[in-house]
Amino acid sequence: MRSYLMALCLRDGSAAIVHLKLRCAGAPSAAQVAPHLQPLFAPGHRVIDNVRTMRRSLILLLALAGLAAAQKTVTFKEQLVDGKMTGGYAVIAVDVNHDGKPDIIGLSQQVKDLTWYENPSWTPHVMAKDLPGLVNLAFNDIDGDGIPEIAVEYSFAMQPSRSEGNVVLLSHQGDPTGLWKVDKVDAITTSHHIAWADLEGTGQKLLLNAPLISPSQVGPKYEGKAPLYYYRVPKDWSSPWKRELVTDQLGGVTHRVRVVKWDGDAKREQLFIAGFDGLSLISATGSGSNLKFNTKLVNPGDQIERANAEGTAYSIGTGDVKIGHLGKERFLITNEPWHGHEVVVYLDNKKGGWNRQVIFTGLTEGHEICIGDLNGDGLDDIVAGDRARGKVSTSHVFYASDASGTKWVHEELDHMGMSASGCAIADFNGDGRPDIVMIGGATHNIKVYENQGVAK
Ligand SMILES: [Ca+2]
Ligand SMILES: [Ca+2]
Ligand SMILES: [Ca+2]
Repeated sequence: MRSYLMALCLRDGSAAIVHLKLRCAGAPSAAQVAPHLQPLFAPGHRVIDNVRTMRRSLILLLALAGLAAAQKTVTFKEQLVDGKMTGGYAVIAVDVNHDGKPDIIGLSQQVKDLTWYENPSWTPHVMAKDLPGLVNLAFNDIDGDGIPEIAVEYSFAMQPSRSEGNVVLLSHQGDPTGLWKVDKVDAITTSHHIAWADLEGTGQKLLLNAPLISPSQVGPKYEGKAPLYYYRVPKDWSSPWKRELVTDQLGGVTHRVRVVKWDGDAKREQLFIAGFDGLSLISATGSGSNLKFNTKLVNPGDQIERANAEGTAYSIGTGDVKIGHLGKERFLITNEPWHGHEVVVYLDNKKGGWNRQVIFTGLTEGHEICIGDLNGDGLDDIVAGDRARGKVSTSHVFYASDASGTKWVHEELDHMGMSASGCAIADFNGDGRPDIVMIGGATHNIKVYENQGVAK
């Protein structure tokens, strides 16, 4: 689906700018365009019927459209999902009740209940109680019944001695609005990021668990290496889950494990690791007992050592990573360094490397970034939260101006209303436009930003 902006002369003498999404390769013909245009105009307004004129003009118009589209930013309408989410931390969008509408699950280290919010009323339903120190979650419909199972990490703390690092699997018990069954998976100190990935290319996802650090690593520099573990889902989810090692060589803090399709065979997924090493790619070969892992550094990111205000932690590398697309070209977006101030884009240099380009340095403390084509121009846009070291703050959107990835239009999102620690993008209202959900720390909230389309 491509997005076109067209300037048209109407028969009544007026002019119109029309935004169209069409499924066609290259510039659309007049015949392809015409049926989409007529219904858009009020009675008496007709598109010129000299389609030859229109066709001759089309190339110029599409060129102008590219220029105009560079300025196209989106209007958002806020929906308050939860205004009492003290210290909001992580959020995901997933259809919990199998009605075709993505719902929201949000969590906080300061709230012991895990709650999902039902789309579209955002009615809260508590899934599990008394899980202190909730920190991360990831979904996977293991049994294929349409309702996801949710892997959850809780009892997190930055200090291994204070963090049990529990990992559990939540499964519904017939009614997803009721309490869910909680099965223990593991307990590893500072368990912090969890993900599901098909690393073997079999269709069966493995559960990944990344502790923030190993027990021997201490602040402020967290020197040493941290592990990454995986588990195969046992037939009986309540039976023991066997912990297996992906690698024990992740330097410093490991912040995010992002599941990607990056290279290698078509079926297998890989992992991007965002942490003190920068940005690393973990790929698997073999399967079953012959499953082997290879870790490759993609880019070290920001390696300038900076102490935080309290002097309790240094910050280097990357904090999060996502893959975006500018048309057919893929690129990488990171937040740097860990808990850092920069939004960074990596562009393919076509020589096997990635050119690093800092597009924003105005975050106080970035924590998660999201990606999606918000304005429908075929170029992915970037959403960056700023949890701002516990202060009230603002979120940010960056619109790709063109396919080069070198020009971005910055807009604030929800000025001083969202200290986003986490975000997700999904089409919550089913209108085809990607919407944003964010969860705020100091603002204690979860909000959906409903994409109203390109601003008039
Ligand atoms: Ca739903
Ligand atoms: Ca876009
Ligand atoms: Ca939408």
